[in-house]
Amino acid sequence: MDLSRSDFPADFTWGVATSSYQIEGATTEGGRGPSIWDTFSATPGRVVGGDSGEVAVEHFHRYAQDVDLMADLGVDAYRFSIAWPRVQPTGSGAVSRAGLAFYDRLVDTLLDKGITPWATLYHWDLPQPLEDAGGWPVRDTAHRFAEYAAHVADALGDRVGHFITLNEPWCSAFLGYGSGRHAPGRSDAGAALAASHHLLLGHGLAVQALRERAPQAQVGITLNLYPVAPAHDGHGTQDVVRRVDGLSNRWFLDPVLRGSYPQDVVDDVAHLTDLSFVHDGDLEVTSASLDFLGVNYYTRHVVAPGALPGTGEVDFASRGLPTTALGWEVDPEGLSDILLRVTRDYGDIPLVITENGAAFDDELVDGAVHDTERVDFLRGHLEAGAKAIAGGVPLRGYFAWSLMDNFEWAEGYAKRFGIVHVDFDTQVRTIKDSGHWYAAFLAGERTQY
Ligand code: GBH
Repeated sequence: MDLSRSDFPADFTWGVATSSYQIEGATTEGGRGPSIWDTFSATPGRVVGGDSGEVAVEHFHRYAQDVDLMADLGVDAYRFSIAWPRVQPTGSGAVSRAGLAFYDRLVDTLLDKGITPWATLYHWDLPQPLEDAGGWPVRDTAHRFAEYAAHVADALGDRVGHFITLNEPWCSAFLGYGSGRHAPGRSDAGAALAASHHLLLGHGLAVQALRERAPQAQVGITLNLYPVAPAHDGHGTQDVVRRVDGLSNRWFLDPVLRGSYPQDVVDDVAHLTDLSFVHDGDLEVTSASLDFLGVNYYTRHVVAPGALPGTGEVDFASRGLPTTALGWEVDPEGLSDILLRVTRDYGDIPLVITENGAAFDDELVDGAVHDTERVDFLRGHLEAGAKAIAGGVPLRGYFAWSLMDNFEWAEGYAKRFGIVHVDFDTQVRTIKDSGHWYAAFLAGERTQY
């Protein structure tokens, strides 16, 4: 088998991705206000090793060097996120010129190197004062988000041509307010459902603001999607598949692309909420027309009826496939499956893989990281992308997660996703074998395996 860049459309976008809290550090510099992740990380027991994004990989100060790295890799585009608490330190009111100036410099540096900026407005760092006022379970947060989006469009819309409103609203809602594994660490299923709706409402209102103020920009949302498969054909398994698929995939795809919530999921959650937070006209807002849908894919989920606490009577099964350092099974076919499914069920909206990658136990030895597993991972998933295109999916781009090792949320710095290694003590960056492989692929080399 072999694979090369020329197997993809000529105008396909090749990139790398990061997010603000995971890389920037400098959490009290440039007028930045506190976010829910600062608070959560400072709470003992929440993040492995007591780690936080306070320093992270110092991208706030090292961005120019990091853009040089991207240029060395030869990527077309860079997906980064904008920290809301840098732009509006309290989440509302006047913008911080100093905060916006950082993104101004970043965007100009990217454009200077011929790299197209793709800006995500929200990758989980909610200004703490908005959480103190109730957070995403409160409707007003959606309006605050749209206001923030308008400020960003005014400041950067002349140079940024691609905006993503939200990254993975499922995580914000269900990990943030349901399981409490992520900031703000609340555990209230009803609040999680309200949060999911207000996130999507905020998305729709932000799309309106972006359309008005940056009319030439391409606008999308990024969802974490995955195929859900039955672990066995035992009694009740198909219903678990339906429920998990319903809440993880369709609960977000339907309001965004069809303007409705899936009725079977509404029935599933009826004991938790009467959905009175869904007001007349909201679903027209959540389904504002988009230029693309971002898909983040890591693995397939295989489920069966069970009784794991906190998972709603679902067991997650393993199939004995190779796993990453986080125990996630490596399943490239899951990527082609989910892309084909979205196209089949939701029509021909352009799709972009906005994240795909893996954590492995990398070792830096003599200035090199031989991460063969990550090379295989990337190659396998690019092949799955090519397969989806051959199957009729309008796939327009691929962003590897991540440009460099960073703060992996509740896992702290213990899990490395980068194609560039970062020494967290010295902040020295070293391109891993996977980064060299990606660069060679982008340069047109045919990869044999
Ligand atoms: C992405 O989420 C994020 O966008 C990115 O910031 C992150 O660094 C990257 O993945 C790698 O993790 O055990 O209940 O906590 C990926 C989607 C969904 C994967 C939640 C991990 C853990 C469920 N994530 N899942 S739980």
